[in-house]
Amino acid sequence: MSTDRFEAHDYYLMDELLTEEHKLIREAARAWVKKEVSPIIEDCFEKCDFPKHLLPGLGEIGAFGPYIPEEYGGAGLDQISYGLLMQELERCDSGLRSTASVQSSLVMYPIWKYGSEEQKKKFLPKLASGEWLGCFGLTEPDHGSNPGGMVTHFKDAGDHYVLNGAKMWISNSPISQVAVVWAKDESGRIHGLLVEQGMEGFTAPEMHGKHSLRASITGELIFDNVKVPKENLLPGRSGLGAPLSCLDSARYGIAWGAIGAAMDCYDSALRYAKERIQFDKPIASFQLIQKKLAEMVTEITKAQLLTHRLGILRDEGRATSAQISMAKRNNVEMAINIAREARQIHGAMGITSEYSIMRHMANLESVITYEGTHDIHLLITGMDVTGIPAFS
Ligand code: TGC
Ligand code: FAD
Repeated sequence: MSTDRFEAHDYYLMDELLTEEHKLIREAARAWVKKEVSPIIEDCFEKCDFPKHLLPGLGEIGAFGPYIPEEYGGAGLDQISYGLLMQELERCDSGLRSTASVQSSLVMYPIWKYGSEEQKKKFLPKLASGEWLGCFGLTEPDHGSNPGGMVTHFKDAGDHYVLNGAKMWISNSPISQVAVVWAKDESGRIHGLLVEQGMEGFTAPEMHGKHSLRASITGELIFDNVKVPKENLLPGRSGLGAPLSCLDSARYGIAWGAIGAAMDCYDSALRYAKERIQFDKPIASFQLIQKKLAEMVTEITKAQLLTHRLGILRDEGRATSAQISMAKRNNVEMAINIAREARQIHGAMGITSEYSIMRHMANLESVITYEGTHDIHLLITGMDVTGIPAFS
C-alpha cells in the first residue's frame, strides 16, 4: 500500500482567484480522499474492485450534482467548485472522478435539464446522496465516436414504449439503479429514456479485462423488448444535441480532473527527485531531471489558467462546446505526458504500486479516449476555427 504524501503546489498563486467557499470545498474533498480512498485505492485497482461503500461519502462531500439546485438534493455550487471537486477526486484516481462525473453530468444533469418535475423529484435526491447510482448509455458496439449513427430504438406501444438495442462501455452500468439511455424513435429522432433496474428484458452485464480504470465498474446495457413507461421519457429535449450537451458538462469536469492526476504525479516526482541519491547527489540536482520537473510545473500551470478561465465562462453561461473540447484535450494530454515523465523520474520504483504514477498513467489511457477521443476533440477545434466539419 502506498502512503498518500500529496502536497499541492500553486506556482501562479491560483488560490488568490478562489473564494473562501471554494477553498473549504476543496480542502474537505482532499481530506476525505486522503482518509477514505487513498489507503484502499491501489488494492481496488489491483483487484478490479469498485469501492461501492464510498458512494454515500461522495454524496456528503457534494461530489454528486455539485451544481444541481439544493431543492433537488444537489449542493447548488458554481462551476469552479464542481471543477475543484473533480480535481481532488482524480488526484487520487480517475475512476473515482469518473463515478462522480457520470452521476453528476451524465445522469443528474439531463434529468435536471430535460426531465419532468416528477422525474426530478423521484431521481435527483437519491442520486445526490449516493443512495442510487446512475449510468449514461450513448456508445454502442458499432457507434463510438459517431453516436448519431446509433441503432438502439424504441416504438410506441400505446401506454408504453418498447426498447431494443445495446450499449457498450458504460461506466457504472452493472450496479446502477437507473440508466439514461439515448435511443431513436420511429422517425429516427434521438430521445433520452430512463431505464430502471429490474425492468423486464433489461440486463447490464459487467465488462472484464480492463488494464485501465480498474477501480471503476464498466458494463453493457442490453435491451430486449424492454417495456419503458411513457413517463420515463425525458420530455425537455430531443436530437443528438441533448446527449452532447451533457458531454459538455462532463468534459469540463474531466479537464479539471486531469489537472488533479497531473498534480499528483508532479508532486510525487518532485519529492522522489529530492530524496533519491545517485552519483552521491539527489537526482533533482541533475539538469535533465530539472528539465522534466520544470516542464511539468509549467504545463500544469498553463492548464490551471485555461481551466479556471473556462470555469468563469461557464458560470457566466458563455463557454462554448469547442472551448470545452480544447480544455479536455489539452489537459488530458498534459496529464498523460506528465505521468510518463514522472514514471521515468521514479526509475524502476515508478512501475510499482508503491507510487500512484503507473495507475494514473493506465487510467489516463481511458480518459484520453472517453467523452470524445483526443482526435475527435482536435477535429472539433478544427471545425470551430475553419467552419468546416472534417468528421466524415
Ligand atoms: P453534429 O451534426 O455536429 O451535431 C448534431 C447536433 O448536436 C449539436 N451539438 C451539440 N450540442 C450541444 N453540445 C455539444 N457539445 C454539441 N455538439 C454538437 C449540433 O449543433 C447539432 O444540433 P442540431 O440542432 O443542428 O441538430 O454531429 P455529428 O454527428 O457530426 O458529430 C459531431 C461529433 C463527432 C463532434 C460528436 O458526435 C461527438 O462529440 N462524438 C464523440 C462521442 C463522445 O464523446 N461520446 C462520449 C460517450 S459518453 C462517455 O464517454 C462517458 S465516459 C464517462 C466516465 O466514466 O467519465
Ligand atoms: P472509435 O470511435 O471506433 O474510434 C477509434 C479510433 O478512430 C480513435 O482513435 C478515434 O479518434 C478514431 N476516429 C474515429 N472517427 C474518426 C474521424 N472521423 N476522424 C479521425 N479519427 C477518427 N460511453 C458511454 O456512452 N457511456 C459511458 O459511461 C462510457 N464509459 C466509458 C468508460 C471507459 C473506461 C471507456 C474506455 C469508454 C467509455 N465510453 C462510454 C465509451 C467512449 O465514449 C468511447 O470509447 C469513445 O467515444 C470512442 O469510441 P470507440 O471506442 O468506439 O472508438
